[in-house]
Amino acid sequence: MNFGDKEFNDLLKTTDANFNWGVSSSALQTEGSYNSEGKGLSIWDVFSKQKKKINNGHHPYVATDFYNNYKTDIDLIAELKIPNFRTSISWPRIFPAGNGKINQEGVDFYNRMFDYCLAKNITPWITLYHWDLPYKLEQNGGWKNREIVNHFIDYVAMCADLFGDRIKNWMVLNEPIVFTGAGYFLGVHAPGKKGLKNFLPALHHAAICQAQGIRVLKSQLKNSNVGTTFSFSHIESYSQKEKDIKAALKADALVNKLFIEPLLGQGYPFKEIPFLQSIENYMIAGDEKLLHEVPDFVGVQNYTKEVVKHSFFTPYLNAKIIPATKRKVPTTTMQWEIFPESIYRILKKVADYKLVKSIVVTENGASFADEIVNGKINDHQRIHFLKNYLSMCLKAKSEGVPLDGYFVWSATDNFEWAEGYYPKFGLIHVDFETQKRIIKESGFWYKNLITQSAKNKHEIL
Ligand code: GCO
Repeated sequence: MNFGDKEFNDLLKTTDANFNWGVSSSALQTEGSYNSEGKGLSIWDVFSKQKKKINNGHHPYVATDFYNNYKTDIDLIAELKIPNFRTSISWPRIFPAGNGKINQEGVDFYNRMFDYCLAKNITPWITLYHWDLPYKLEQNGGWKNREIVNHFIDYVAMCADLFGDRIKNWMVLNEPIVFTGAGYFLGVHAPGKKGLKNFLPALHHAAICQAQGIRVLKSQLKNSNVGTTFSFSHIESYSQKEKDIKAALKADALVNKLFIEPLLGQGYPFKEIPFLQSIENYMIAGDEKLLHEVPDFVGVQNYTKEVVKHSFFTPYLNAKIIPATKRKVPTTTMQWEIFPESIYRILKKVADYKLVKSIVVTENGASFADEIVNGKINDHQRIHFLKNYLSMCLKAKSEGVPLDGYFVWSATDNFEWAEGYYPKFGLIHVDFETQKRIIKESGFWYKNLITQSAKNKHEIL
């Protein structure tokens, strides 16, 4: 299948037999069955009950009912010839209280779901923490309480024991800057905490857990491929004024360096962000070493770029984002600028870290208003978005970036956190009233791309 231009088809030829095409999802955003089958409450289940936290009063209690519909969705992923499926394990579905007694119904569900993936020749890629902290742990301080490290290690070790015979590809955390920043500093995500006194201990304990999780998995599962994921955005300065350039550098350190650099042994970026120095109040002897563990791969999650300006009135950072809606640029329905070069810049920057040997784009995708016409969804904007971002990924790969995979966010439309169900990221449409699925044109486009890539392999071999 010709994708409309020679350059893209030539770039596609850089994907060899080992390139991992995939699609991503997460437990909280899809499973539903939030307080049944033995599952404990997560911080998002509780946060969603609070007024005005989630758009239009939406909640994840049913979501796409993946807990009961998993065979339908895995069948659709198989129909699209997508060989890899990334999702997460819900910690409170394994340990309802976060620790202690195991929920056997939860273990049985993941056994069924993983076995079904493998039976359909789909390789599961599993994230251990995609934001759904057991609420019982939050009642004891959550990520702020250093005890979370031991509870997390026990949870990771248990998952390795239970599922390590079938799961080879693991990601320890999903986007720690987002769940600590939005959940413990800004208060716009669960558990809705605000201020440095919550943010700094939460980020330090999450940074320790990302390294400890890699150590536990690598020690228990010798042939495993263990990574962890980061939200990255290309950051540009609003002007060439020195104060705006400085503001952009600070924002870049906060968004793009804060978690990857301690993991790679470079410590926290205190130089760029002096207010972070207070993290030392939460550090104990030996923590610098504890923060450092080299992953087998880095999961890059990129959607957009940000433009940053100096702001005297913004505390700590003295920097503020100029929203895309104020900059007259093309945007998705999330009001994120469509800027394909962002993923190219990010991949080049991540590849520059000498300890990074492999990169997988574990999330890239776009929300657009999808319209059903005669039972079909011709989401040409999403196809255009994916083709342009993927071109940039493959351009970086052709220039030597060790890119070993690309996962579209998302498999199906799902619960988009505080935005609820309005944003539609799926290659597969979900009618949340009827739970009926419709594969969008972008899903078929992706299937053709994967098929073409497989053909290339034969042509190259
Ligand atoms: C995130 C999460 C996903 C989102 C996706 C779109 O980065 O927020 O990993 O759960 O749904 O990124 O926002």
